[in-house]
Amino acid sequence: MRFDVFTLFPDYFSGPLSTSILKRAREADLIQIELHDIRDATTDKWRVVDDAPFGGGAGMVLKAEIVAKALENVLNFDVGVSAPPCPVVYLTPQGRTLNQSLVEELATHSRLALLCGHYEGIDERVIEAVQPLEVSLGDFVLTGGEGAAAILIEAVARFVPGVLGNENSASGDSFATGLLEAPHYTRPANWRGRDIPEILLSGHHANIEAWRLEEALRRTKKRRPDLLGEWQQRELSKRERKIWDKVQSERQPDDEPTLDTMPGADEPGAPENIDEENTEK
Ligand code: 6GU
Repeated sequence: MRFDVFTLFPDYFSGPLSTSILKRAREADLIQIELHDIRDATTDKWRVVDDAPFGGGAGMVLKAEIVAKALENVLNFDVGVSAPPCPVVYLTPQGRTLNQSLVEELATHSRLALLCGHYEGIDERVIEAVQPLEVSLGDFVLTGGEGAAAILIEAVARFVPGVLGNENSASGDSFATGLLEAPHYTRPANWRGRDIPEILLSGHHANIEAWRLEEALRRTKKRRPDLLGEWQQRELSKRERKIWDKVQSERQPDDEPTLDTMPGADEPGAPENIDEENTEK
């Protein structure tokens, strides 16, 4: 699978795309990532890519012609005339929120172009002409689309055959099952006085799987109850139904830490304070 990334800051990607699993996947030629500097599409002496917004206001706007030329030069099509050879994804907070089902859909393509916005955004007319798929990571604001593009590549590349060492790794994920994952443990079995759940030492595979499902359901109910509706609408096996009923009937212990009561929650920079002090818009 090939990714063509259009960015003003190609250097941003050198770390994340050359580390760990993505590094190995690129070396094995399972994925190809080409970085294209949008500034290379300029023709003027000063290599100007942006200008002030019509109507006034803060920040700068990427010029439509520069973005169009950058895409056309690499993807060999004419914006507004012919279709690009692959989907074009524009990373923007105005986009559709990325989730695992969109990741899997994107992974069905053999090539993706990723357009990273910056400053206040891109002149809307080139967006209208290209009609990219606009994708956001969620309801917060980054300084540019680069971080989002790196994250999208990482999420999508995991579905390219061979990228994950173990071919099962993507199917047991959180969100592949529609639930959060059960907790994991490794040696030693007792760490600073804390034992692991005894069942994990039993060697009884079916019981361990049942325990994992129960823990996954319990966690999901506690942390992400919004995910449960869809999960229990699937055909449940008898075994799943029984575990579901058990977890459903439990009262939530109310002494578990939440995001607000965690150690550090009231320190400067903790989520509560960011809203008031550190967010620009
Ligand atoms: Cl895709 N871009 C920017 N600039 N900020 C974001 C985002 C994207 N997703 C969440 N915040």
